Amino acid sequence: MSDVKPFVLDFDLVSGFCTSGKVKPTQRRVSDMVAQFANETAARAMVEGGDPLLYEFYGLDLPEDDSGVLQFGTTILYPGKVGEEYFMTKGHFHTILDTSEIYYGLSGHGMMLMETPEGQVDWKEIGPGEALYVPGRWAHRSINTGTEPLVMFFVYRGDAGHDYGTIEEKGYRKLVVERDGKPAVIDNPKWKV
Ligand code: PAN
Ligand code: ZN
Repeated sequence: MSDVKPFVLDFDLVSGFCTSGKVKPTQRRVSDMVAQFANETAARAMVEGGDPLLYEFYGLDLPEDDSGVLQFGTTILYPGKVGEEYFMTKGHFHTILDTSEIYYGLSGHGMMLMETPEGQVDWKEIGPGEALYVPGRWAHRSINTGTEPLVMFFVYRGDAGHDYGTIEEKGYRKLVVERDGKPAVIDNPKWKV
């Protein structure tokens, strides 16, 4: 049992920004994820052209070894595309694989792309006022399919941990791309068994 004292934070319900000085956002740019985009040439050109910010997310300075803690924060995923693929988060499994997560859409529109180690795949749209349940065992990646920042609140068990390596090595089985002006989910040609 950790010694966390009661506290209150401000999260802006539209922008997702947290104004508390205690909370620092983690930012990821195209250069952090070049190999994860289907069109690496387009990704490299974007890096050279200014390396845009893909997303930022707020995590709290809470103990990461206590199953009684709930970690929470907001993810702000900006609109844009790398080639025909929408801006997306890295995506991950939780290290404690069977820990789940809840996302709540605050503003903007997007999708959560999910898959299990056994190869089940699923994707769900998310927008303002919609809660999305990501069950344990499902890797999750957020994708902004709209024209505004996609802002989501999230909460998960504090000791869940993040396994990024599996997705970095194998990729996702599916991609979300723009086709005829609309999002389409297609097989990832770079996916490795
Ligand atoms: C979220 C994610 C956040 C950023 O807090 O960590 O949206 O995505 P990546 O971690 O994939 O870069 C979450 O799912 N935590 O478990
Ligand atoms: Zn997660």
